[in-house]
Amino acid sequence: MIETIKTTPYTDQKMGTAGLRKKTKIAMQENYIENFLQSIFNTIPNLENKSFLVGGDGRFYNSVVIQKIIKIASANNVKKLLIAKDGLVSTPAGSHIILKNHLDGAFVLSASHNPGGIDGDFGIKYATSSGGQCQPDESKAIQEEALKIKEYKISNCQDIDLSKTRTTQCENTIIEIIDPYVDYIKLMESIFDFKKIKELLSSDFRFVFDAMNGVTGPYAKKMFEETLNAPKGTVINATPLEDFGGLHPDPNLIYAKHLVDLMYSESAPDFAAANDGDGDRNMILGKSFFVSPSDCLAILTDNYKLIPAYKNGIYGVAKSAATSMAVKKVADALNLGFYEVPTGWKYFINLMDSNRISFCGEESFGTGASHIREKDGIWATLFWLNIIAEKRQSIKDIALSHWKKYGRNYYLRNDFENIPQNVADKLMEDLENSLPSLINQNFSGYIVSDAYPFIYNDPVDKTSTKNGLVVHFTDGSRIVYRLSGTGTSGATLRTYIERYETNNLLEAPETMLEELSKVSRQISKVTELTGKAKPDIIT
Ligand code: G16
Repeated sequence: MIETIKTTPYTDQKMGTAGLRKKTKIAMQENYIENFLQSIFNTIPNLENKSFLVGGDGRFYNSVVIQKIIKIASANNVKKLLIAKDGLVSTPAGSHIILKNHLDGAFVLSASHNPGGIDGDFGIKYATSSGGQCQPDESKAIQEEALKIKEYKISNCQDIDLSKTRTTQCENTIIEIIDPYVDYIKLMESIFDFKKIKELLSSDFRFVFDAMNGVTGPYAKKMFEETLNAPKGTVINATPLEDFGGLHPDPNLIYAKHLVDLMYSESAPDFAAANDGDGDRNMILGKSFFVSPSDCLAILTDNYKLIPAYKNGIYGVAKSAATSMAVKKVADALNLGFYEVPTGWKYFINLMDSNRISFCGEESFGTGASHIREKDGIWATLFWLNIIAEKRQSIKDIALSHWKKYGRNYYLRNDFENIPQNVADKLMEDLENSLPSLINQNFSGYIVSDAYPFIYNDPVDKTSTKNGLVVHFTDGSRIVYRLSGTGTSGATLRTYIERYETNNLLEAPETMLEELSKVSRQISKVTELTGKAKPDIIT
């Protein structure tokens, strides 16, 4: 039985950097999710031939929305849905499932690194057959549908039990409950030297993986403890919880403080990695040592020959404009192609599909490669383990020898949160207008050499995207400003600050960037406009 239900549009169904992200209570409003799903299906022709993956990071409201997707997709005559067992799939594993099974897309229910629970956030990442997030023109078409929606279709078939792998049906739609782990583990085994990593993890090397009560817990247990011989207990916060056990599942120095404290204590293990709610972001730590995401991309690239899948050569590398220039130094030295894209993993997809790049990364704790079309937290962890298994050096020594070879790009991100949207928009508009007048100005010894809005011209489909404002200084330092596209309350101004050094390699970024941080506030006038004398978060 299929019903057609009358509805009225919500005006806020606009996707951000990666999917639709809202306060859970907003997503729980009557017909909110139904409208959004129907709007997506309205943009896809020939649904009777289309197959999608459905799953999520285990957060609150996922199990309800999975059943809604089954019923709405079936009412729209979708050919087949692959549903992850227990409704759990990580964003990277989801990308692999799309590509391996030639699916037409995926609904991964996650607000990523944002907190969960009824008072937290809910989200839908909508991926296409590319294996990655839908492109801006596709999200625009969906938003236009959402603004004019009048009705949606829904089947009243029974709720489907997701606890066992099997095949069933709702209307004409085939529903296959799949194991979300096995293919992903095989994929990782085809890239890395599992034998060497197993030897390392069977030795006295001590490793902690923090899944932050997100979806990577079961992946990491199967990967590290069951396949690679790491001792039981290596994976902590390993059970996906609807509210992440109260954690803010964002693997950075602030929200994974418990792990940082452990790694800076006397009893620190040799190596730690943390992943976010849906397993695409990662943080890497050594004993009393933090690897910034920008450095992570540069160091992995410099060591690609140690990895079986890459040892015969890689294509180029790419980073978002806001990410530090560290990887460019490596690309230049190794004669690899180098690309700079707007923030958002979707902008790497064309570069991967056209074999222009193999590796890419972002300052927002994302690193990955062309094995899939999303960033991949477990991949990054295995890459480090493989490097350590080969080099038998500490994380700090690996980073230090990298900086000795290439210099160090000291880097910090300052976030000013919860700014009223109109204030944030005005700040960015005024700042953009002031860019030409900044050139040649001297700010406490930092002289502006160039200042411009970042515009990306995609070499494949020729689309242009504007994202962020860039200020360069004569000594090679840079500041990038942009508004976050993943928040759910107010606007967040992100200020990315970078300074290149070849001598003082082991200083604290806060010290090295203190003056430039002040300059960044002076240029943006953030204090005058928001009353905030300091950033809310520094990472
Ligand atoms: C998402 C995108 C990333 C992007 C990040 C930026 O991450 O997938 O590619 O770097 O947003 O966030 P913001 O716009 O807030 O700076 P995730 O992990 O939330 O999916």
